[in-house]
Amino acid sequence: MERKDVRNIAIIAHVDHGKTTLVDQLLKQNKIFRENEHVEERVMDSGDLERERGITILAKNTSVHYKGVKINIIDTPGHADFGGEVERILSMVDGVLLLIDAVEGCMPQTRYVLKKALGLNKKPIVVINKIDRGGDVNRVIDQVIDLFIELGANDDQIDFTTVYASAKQGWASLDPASPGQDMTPLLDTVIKDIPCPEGEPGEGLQAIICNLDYDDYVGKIGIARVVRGKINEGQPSTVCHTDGSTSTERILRLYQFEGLKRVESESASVGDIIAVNGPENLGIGDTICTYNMPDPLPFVKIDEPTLSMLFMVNDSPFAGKEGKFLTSRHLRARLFKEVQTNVSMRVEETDSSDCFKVYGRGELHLSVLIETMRREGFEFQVSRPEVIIKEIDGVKCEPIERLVVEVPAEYVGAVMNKVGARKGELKEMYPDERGGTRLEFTIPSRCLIGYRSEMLTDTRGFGVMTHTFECYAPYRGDVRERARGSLVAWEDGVTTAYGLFNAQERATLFLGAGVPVYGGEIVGENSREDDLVVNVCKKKQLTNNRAAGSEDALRLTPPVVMSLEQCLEFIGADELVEVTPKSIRLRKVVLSREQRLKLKYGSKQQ
Ligand SMILES: Nc1nc2c(ncn2[C@@H]2O[C@H](COP(=O)(O)OP(=O)(O)OP(=O)(O)O)[C@@H](O)[C@H]2O)c(=O)[nH]1
Ligand SMILES: [Mg+2]
Repeated sequence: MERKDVRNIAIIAHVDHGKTTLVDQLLKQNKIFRENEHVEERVMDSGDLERERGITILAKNTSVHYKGVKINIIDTPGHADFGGEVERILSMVDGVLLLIDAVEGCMPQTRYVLKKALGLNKKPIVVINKIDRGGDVNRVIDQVIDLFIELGANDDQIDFTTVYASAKQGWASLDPASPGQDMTPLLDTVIKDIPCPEGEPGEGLQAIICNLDYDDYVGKIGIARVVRGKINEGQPSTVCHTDGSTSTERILRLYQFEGLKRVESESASVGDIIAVNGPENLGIGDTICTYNMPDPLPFVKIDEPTLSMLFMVNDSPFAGKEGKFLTSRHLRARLFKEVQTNVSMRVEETDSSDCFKVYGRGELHLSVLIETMRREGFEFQVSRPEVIIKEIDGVKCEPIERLVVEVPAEYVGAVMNKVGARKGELKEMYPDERGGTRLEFTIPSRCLIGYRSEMLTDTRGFGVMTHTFECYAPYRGDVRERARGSLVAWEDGVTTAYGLFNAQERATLFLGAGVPVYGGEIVGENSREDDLVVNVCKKKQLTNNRAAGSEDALRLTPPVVMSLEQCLEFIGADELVEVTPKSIRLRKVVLSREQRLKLKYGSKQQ
């Protein structure tokens, strides 16, 4: 049977191409909000970190009604690190809106999400967004068609409708030359092009869980699509888990999505997107079946993580001063809870009970977890992110990313040199819309770590770069690691202007005067390759005469305060980031200077 009254779509795109803004408009024009209601911009980005950073992190469901059809919509994140979110929710929908910024054109993540959608045989509609900004629409369409062909789209997929839109101004149109009035041309296209859900409502139930959520009142909630049969509130059911086991569970509450709300519903049928509460034992990829009729559905295989990092109990001299949750038991419980819902993340125990290995899809994927935990009151330390090397058919392989850098023409040389030195291979180079040059490379993930800040310096802040995981490929060889060492505090104490002043000629400082530090803490970046240990807590009276009398003239350059992500990029293999609800500190793994020297010279035999 066909459900003519339902359509299920996901909105997919590269980061910032306007997905969440488009959903805003659809909701607004569907009169989801009261006349005088104050609605935040990008209302679907409801998480704290999402609002602060202006990006979507988690995929979210909503729905609108149009011409008697309920359109279930899933907003997805566009940042490459959250690609796992897109992959897992594609099982819930029959078609996708592929948004493309009219000025930027196709970007690395456009390719990634389109590849996934085409691979799962979803029907695409192409939406060229931000038409109000100008841009060469014909060129973008050529790019899109090339991309479809390159990714092996079938005839039906390549025969897509193109809609032109300004999500910000709230209109869509089928003609690039004439702006529309509202979003109806887009909604009409959705109803025309996206296939209705099909399945037999009379047969045994199959509902696949694609997402998990928690509600403060009722607890765990599974978000699923009914693929076959019917589901009723209160019904007992057999849940087939991804590990092959089954359990008997009762559906206590059943909801459907209406606008921004979850509304309780007595029953749902083929094609509906539902939320269920009751089964405690639910995981992503599980199938809910009629009681005693287990019939599991296959779940999409999600791309593996490419990066790993150690999370460990904080053992710095300042441990326990600022956090609420400190022990390995807390850390363990929190990490294992995270991977229940964060499908592209994994956790492993290590030989030490105080240390866990966490695998993610990129630095932002891991740093968002770190930031979230820190806000929850956790205190811990993390190591430098390492890429995951795999052996494929006997060959050592590493993750390779597709990197796009857009720069004004005069900086092309600088970017090519640096990326080349980092084992990047140039794939394409062409002038872009805004008078700059767009360079496309493939480059090992490990070589990209730390490149963003270097690129910004090299291009005086004019360069823009994005990258997305592409594939595993043979190892491209070693590269030189960080060119600069760390400036390390000599002993415990409080930093003084005097101590820092002496250091700043040789280094970039990360903190100012009057800050408590411990011996072995990293307080800056040395301008040379080796580490430099300095007494940043040195008091004036202990020094020789040369500096006497110049006390007032001690001018400190303002310290460089790095974000969490910058800290993660900065640290070397023998260093850690210490994270607490109040502070982010950098430190050497081995705090004692003598021990570090012994380790160094012991191993080098110098
Ligand atoms: N000029 C213009 N700006 C737009 C349009 N649509 C979105 N924007 C702006 O683009 C920025 C990004 O919009 P979002 O809706 O957050 O983009 P997104 O695709 O949801 O981003 P992620 O979820 O992080 O991938 C915001 O500043 C929007 O105001 C448009 O049609 N025209
Ligand atoms: Mg968004």
